[in-house]
Amino acid sequence: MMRMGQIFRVAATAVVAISALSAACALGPNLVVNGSFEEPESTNLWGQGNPASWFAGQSFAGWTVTRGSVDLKRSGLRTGIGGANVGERNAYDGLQFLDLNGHDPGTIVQIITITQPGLYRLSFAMSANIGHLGEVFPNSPRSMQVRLAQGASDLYNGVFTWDPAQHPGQRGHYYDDALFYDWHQVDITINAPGNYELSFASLYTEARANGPVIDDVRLQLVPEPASMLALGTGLVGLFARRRRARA
Ligand SMILES: [Ca+2]
Ligand SMILES: [Ca+2]
Repeated sequence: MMRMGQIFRVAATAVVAISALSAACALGPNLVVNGSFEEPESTNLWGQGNPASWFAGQSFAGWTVTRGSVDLKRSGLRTGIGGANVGERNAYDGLQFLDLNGHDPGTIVQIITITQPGLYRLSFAMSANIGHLGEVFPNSPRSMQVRLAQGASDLYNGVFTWDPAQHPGQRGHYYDDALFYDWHQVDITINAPGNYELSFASLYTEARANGPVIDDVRLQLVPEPASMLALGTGLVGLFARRRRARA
């Protein structure tokens, strides 16, 4: 049988382990403005310009369209014309998400100012627009290129694909809970303060207006080893105090 002191130590170790775990998960604030695409409020009247569709040269709430066009889609809005309806809960986060193919493949860019060098985690949710009722190339994978760059030099450059074979339940966006998302994350080391360009570019051309879908874009500082070291010091202190109390 464990004595009270042993029980305390086991309990204390468990508490510290949980603290260490949550500290490791506690990322810094999201540096991406409007990464959830909640602004501006979309009418779902795509094809009729702002605020539902945005074209190369235009900007909305943190983002600039640099190629083609993109569509903001708003869940639970069934007042649109024709195929402009979107069922409830189709956003990954909040109410809105972005189709990277507006009328044709689009690219969006955001300039992000980094003041503190370190390890950053870029993360986002990705799905696909397979049409109002799932009628637009529902079996075709949708791909996009994701970059974090400073001038001409890439800190990160990768291609992500949403594969319908992995999501047999995906339906058109008219239906409730119809979109199945993949969650992606990559860790990127940023060595110097400065302005960095984050971009998402559709690579999907089979159907012009139904591309990769993204939501909840995040760029967050990953806690440094130094903060874990500080926690370790606290752990030593905790045991030291307990030993003194028992003596
Ligand atoms: Ca959202
Ligand atoms: Ca579209």
